[in-house]
Amino acid sequence: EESVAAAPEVVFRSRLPDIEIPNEQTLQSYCFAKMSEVGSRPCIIDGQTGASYTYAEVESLSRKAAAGLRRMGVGKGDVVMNLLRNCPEFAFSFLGAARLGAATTTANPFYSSGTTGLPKGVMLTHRSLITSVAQQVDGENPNLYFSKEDVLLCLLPLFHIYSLNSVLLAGLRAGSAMVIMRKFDIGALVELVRAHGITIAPFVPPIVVEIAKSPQVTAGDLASIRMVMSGAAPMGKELQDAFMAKIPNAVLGQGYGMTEAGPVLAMCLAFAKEPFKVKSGSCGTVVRNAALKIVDPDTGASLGRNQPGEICIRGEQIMKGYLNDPESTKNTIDKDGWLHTGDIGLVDDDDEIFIVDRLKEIIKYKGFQVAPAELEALLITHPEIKDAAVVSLKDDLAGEVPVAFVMRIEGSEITEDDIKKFVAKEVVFYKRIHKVFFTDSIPKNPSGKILRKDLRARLAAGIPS
Ligand code: 4UV
Repeated sequence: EESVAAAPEVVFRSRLPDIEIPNEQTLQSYCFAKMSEVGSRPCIIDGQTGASYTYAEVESLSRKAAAGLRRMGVGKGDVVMNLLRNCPEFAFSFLGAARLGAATTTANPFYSSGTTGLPKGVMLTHRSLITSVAQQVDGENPNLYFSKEDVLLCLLPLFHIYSLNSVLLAGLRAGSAMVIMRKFDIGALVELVRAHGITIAPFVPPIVVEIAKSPQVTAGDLASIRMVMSGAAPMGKELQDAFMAKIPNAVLGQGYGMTEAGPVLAMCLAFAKEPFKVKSGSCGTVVRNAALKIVDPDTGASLGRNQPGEICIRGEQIMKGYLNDPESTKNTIDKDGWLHTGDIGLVDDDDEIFIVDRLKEIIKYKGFQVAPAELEALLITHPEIKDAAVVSLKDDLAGEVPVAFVMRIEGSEITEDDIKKFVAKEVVFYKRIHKVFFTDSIPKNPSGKILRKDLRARLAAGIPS
């Protein structure tokens, strides 16, 4: 213990200098700060209907949404649930609630699942969101350069923090136009890119895979795109290289986020106004005005370059804590203010971060979170299931899929298909079980915790049952 405490802490920072971040104001005033310059410019375009709203209109509609919410009795400290797919109204409602000092939570399909157990509420404040957006798009040389001329594709769901923060809020702050797309479809995507001259495309790896493989999409179709961002799940070097061959004019890089971290921890420096050279497969460099360290998960010692360990981040952007859950908060943000991500990664000689593994239990299906404990709790409600464990299985398209190990009660003849259907009936599409392996026992440690590593090892060795 003592020698660990005595070891010098290795802290990694951005290559960009820190900036002044105006986070002592409300989120909506920060996002609309450049209204005098952008008031009459396009802000939100509904890709489905073609309806277009200027910055002044979006600001005014969010005031109206605030007034409407107030009439319904919503005020400071209240929580508004946005049960919406991508649509302009999502933005009006979110900004309207922020104006009232009310919080927004997103639902259907979810907000955040924690590292263990059931979904948790992550409290992101005006200060944290302003800080995160500023770390990306503010400064003389923004890490993520969006300009007033840019047209952003808002295809990723706004109920997920990636799209809410790095598309909607970052786009508003930069004065860019945003084209809202409801559902992914490769033909519709190509059409929208052509119709609106989309310049920035924030994606997740499965979409990158689909475009890279699609004979329907040619380089000419996507010629207006100058920047493609991937995040929320790993994108390896091979995929990144294959995609770049398809869109030679665009810069492709990654952002690394986690809801609890505000959400952006790292961003590709090739996205900067004055870009840096970066490597394929890296998830970026720590954002400015923040500190990142890599710690040995066993000893807590801080590690140097090129040594994998748990990624920890500190800065004003991170969450205030989990809602009504001081215990989990304490387990995630330590007494020195470091947020422990549960991701294993390293920082290389050029300050680029590579994620190599995940310590936490969460499964990421196409970037969506699936909490194994939630599915296990559901599985054992089935009268013929004695015990169950859920782990991730690698998948070419989705990245990972949830699969279940199931112990049937004696005499049960319930099938894999029955179980899959039972779960599918209860959960959103990305939480469906993709495979069921019947087993005689679920490996657990003496305190009853499922040994998921053992199960994943069984899968990797090809001897699941
Ligand atoms: O909580 P969450 O679902 O949050 C996210 C947020 C992703 C963002 C946010 C803003 C961006 O600008 C952006 O580019 C991406 O995914 O899940 C957090 C976990 O997802 C994994 C990692 O395990 C996080 O702890 N993850 C997120 N990004 C990456 C990733 C990545 N680039 N590479 C590998 N894993």
